[in-house]
Amino acid sequence: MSNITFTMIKPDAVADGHIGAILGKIAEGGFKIKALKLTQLTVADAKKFYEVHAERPFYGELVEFMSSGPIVAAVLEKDNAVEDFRTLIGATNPAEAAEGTIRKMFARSIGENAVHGSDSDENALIEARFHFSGREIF
Ligand code: RTP
Ligand code: MG
Repeated sequence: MSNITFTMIKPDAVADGHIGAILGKIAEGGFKIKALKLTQLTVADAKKFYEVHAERPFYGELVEFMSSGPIVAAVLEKDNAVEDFRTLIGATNPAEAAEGTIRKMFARSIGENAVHGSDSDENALIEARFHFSGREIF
């Protein structure tokens, strides 16, 4: 698989009722859905998914938040998917995110920031396989 990225609609945005609006922005942005599900991370899942941030001061808070409620996990396809998706979602801190971006529109705060987007092609594949079996990716 090339040209794919992985995203999660995070617990804040699911709880705030933004699943439909965010999937709409993703479709408008030209991304095709290759895999999609409503699920919830265990604490152990969240620790493993965010392992690279283990030494960061916000790691504990991040793990607690990401396992606190249901999320939507998805694999998306588009040319230049990783970079274009990060443009569509905007800066990590919604206060710094550009107008019209998903985080500007729907995030609560820098920690509870509505969506995840993979940061490289390599991580997109790792993250997609973390959440989905081969049969679930189309
Ligand atoms: P993501 O991985 O979720 O797409 O976000 P990102 O690349 O923009 O940000 P990253 O540096 O990878 O951080 C991962 C997530 O950790 C939370 N965070 N909290 N309180 C804080 O200062 C802080 N900084 C980061 C956010 O949920 C961020 O998306
Ligand atoms: Mg990141």
